[in-house]
Amino acid sequence: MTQHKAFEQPIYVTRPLLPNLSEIHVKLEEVWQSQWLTNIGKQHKQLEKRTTEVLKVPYLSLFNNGTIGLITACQSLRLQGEVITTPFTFAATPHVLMWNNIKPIFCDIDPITMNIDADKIESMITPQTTGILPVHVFGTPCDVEKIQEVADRYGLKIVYDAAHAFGVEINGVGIGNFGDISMMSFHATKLFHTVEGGALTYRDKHLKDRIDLLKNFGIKGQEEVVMPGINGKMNEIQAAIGLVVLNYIEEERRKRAILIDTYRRCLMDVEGISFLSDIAGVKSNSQYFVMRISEKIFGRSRNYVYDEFMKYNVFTRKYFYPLCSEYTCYRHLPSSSMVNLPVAHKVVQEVLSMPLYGELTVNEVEKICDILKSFQ
Ligand code: T4K
Repeated sequence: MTQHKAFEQPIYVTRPLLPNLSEIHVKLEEVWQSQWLTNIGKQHKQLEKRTTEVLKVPYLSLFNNGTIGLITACQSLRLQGEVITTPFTFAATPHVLMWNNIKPIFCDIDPITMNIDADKIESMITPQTTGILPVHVFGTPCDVEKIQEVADRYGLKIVYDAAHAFGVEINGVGIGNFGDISMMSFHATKLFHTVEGGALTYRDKHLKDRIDLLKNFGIKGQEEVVMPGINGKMNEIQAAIGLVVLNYIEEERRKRAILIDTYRRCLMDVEGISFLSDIAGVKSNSQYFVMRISEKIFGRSRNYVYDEFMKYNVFTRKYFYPLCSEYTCYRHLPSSSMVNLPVAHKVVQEVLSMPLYGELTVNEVEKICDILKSFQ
């Protein structure tokens, strides 16, 4: 067995896209000159326009983070009662339901895409169900057609958690066009970021007024407040940074795509390691590289690999372990039972998110793969 040396510097699962500081400085000068720091200023308006174009959606509202955006999406559609979602996601997904006094109902996931299993949604519907909250996990699109078909049949709303899916397209259609509303996260760890931030995208123009009011306390004019809104506004500094970052995302995406190809090339013959291939008609955003480790075939468990990598200064992540249905706040729910979620329970023991960001080199990825092979 070859003995590899640990990386001198830690290799994290991701690093934020950081444009040249001088460019940010120029943008901040503009903000300083304007003396306008928040409350829907010039930078906000520009970023809203540009992201609407980039995402190929009819309407978009910026937010100070994705979670507040998702809470607002549920409010804007007046969701209540029960909403069907996936247990294989970040904590924010079920939490936004609770913040709307809605009971999350966990549905099992597809064994390949790891997204909500569209064929199982129908069996989770009760008279209390008002909506579906699927997640395009790791940027892989859900079965949007089947989900829409179920929603139409039962008169349910669909809010997509598209936190990972900035720039993803299905047959040239921006991912933010599906369902009633989609939420994208602009967190520092995402391909496109505004440090913290997010957006809602939708096709219904009537939603624009409602969402924009809801994100600004429901304030219509200086003397009129028309609904119980929240403070979801993206500030001018966030928007200014976003306008600069936006210029770099295509380059970042290209670099990441090369690294993903490298992972695939180095790992394709390793028995017990699997990963998703490109999907026909889908433009990927190369947001994550997630592999699955079959302990039986690879000979080592995902947890073993995760622990061993740390000795080499490689910090992978077990996204999304544990399942949300295992959190203390949700494990009591009937839909959280293991018999309801057999696929999710298997998948969550196998997944490992590998380091992926534009600054990473092909050599580093090759070395990471060699280290992985040495664990066998
Ligand atoms: N829905 C889904 C499906 C989501 O995944 C998320 C967020 C949301 C909703 C909510 O959207 P936001 O409200 O966040 O807009 C990170 C992100 O904080 C979170 O936004 C993201 N999902 C989640 C998948 O990943 P953590 O707890 O893993 O972050 P953290 O601090 O451990 O960072 C991960 C790695 O990134 C670090 O090991 C190093 C690197 N890093 C991180 C930060 C913050 C940097 O190099 N620099 C940085 O500034 O949640």
